[in-house]
Amino acid sequence: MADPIRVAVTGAAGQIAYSMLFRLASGEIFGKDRPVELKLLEIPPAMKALEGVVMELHDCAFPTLTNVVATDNPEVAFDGVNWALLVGSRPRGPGMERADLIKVNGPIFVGQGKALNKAAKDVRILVVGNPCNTNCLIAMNNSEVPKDRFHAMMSLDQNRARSMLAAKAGVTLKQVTNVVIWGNHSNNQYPDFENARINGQPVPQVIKDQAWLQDTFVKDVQNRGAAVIKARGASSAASAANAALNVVTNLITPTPAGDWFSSAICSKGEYGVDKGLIFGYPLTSPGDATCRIVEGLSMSAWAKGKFDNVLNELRSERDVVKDLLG
Ligand code: NAX
Repeated sequence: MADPIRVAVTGAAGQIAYSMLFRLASGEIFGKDRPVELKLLEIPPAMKALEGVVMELHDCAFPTLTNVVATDNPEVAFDGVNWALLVGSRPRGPGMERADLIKVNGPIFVGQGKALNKAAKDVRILVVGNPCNTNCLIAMNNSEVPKDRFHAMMSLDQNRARSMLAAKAGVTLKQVTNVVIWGNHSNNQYPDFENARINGQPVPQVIKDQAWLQDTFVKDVQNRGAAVIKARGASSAASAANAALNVVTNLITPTPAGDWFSSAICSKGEYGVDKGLIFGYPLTSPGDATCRIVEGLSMSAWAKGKFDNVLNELRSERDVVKDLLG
């Protein structure tokens, strides 16, 4: 058997992790011949619950799962890992504004950014815990890990957008490609239907209902998380776990020719975004865990307004955490 792939998951006793760990352990993501070692991080009050999750992992008797470590120490969790999926963070409490949430979660990602220095040289990091773009910005700025290894999750928004476009056009999901979510995983994100395609055609040539695209579609994607909470009484979990695993798969599989996927990475100034912001872009990967931004996409003046709006939101989040950026 090949060398094991080591994967850290934080917030490992939480609901997203519960939909993620078994799929990671089963061989579904890294292949049936690749042993997997899981390194699970929690905070002390959740260690008992984590013990139960570990028992269940063992009770699945996955041949690919060769080791499980459960810890409340980030340095232990990240030691030697090839992937770090940072799911854990404090949830938003009653009456808490987004800026308050950013402030309470910031220090977690300072510590985890430093602890990531223990990871393997090839580590890739995906931040899921909200506000994920700014948490990722904090971790990246407090770590010696190269900046191009950090991602914040936009793939759930991409999946939501794709699914809504397929339903509206009455086509299968495979026929909907080239979906990018620009900017921030927030309700100011801009799901780009102008550059998305259905059967290779720009979406507005297939869905000829501009009012639906500009209003209903954009707002429904932006507010889908809140709609799930309203219906389910709890935030998206299985779909969020699935989306996180999609990011891993998107990076370790060559992107189909002509298509792209969405993830937020450190800007080098592409599309006029400030250098260093963690911004949702269209990406391609050759399948070796590296990725490249697709440049040169055009936008209408209306779309540019949406783009600038979410860019400004990320700039103001960065201002809130400026003291934590090392
Ligand atoms: P849960 O509350 O079920 O689980 C979170 C877990 O994180 C808890 O077990 C908690 O003990 C643990 N935790 C807290 N601080 C920690 C720390 N410093 N180190 C390690 N573990 C820590 O939440 P869940 O539903 O699993 O959601 C997790 C995060 O994902 C939340 O921040 C949530 O807002 C975020 N989401 C992000 C999405 C995205 O698209 N980026 C979508 C889904 C989800 O809302």
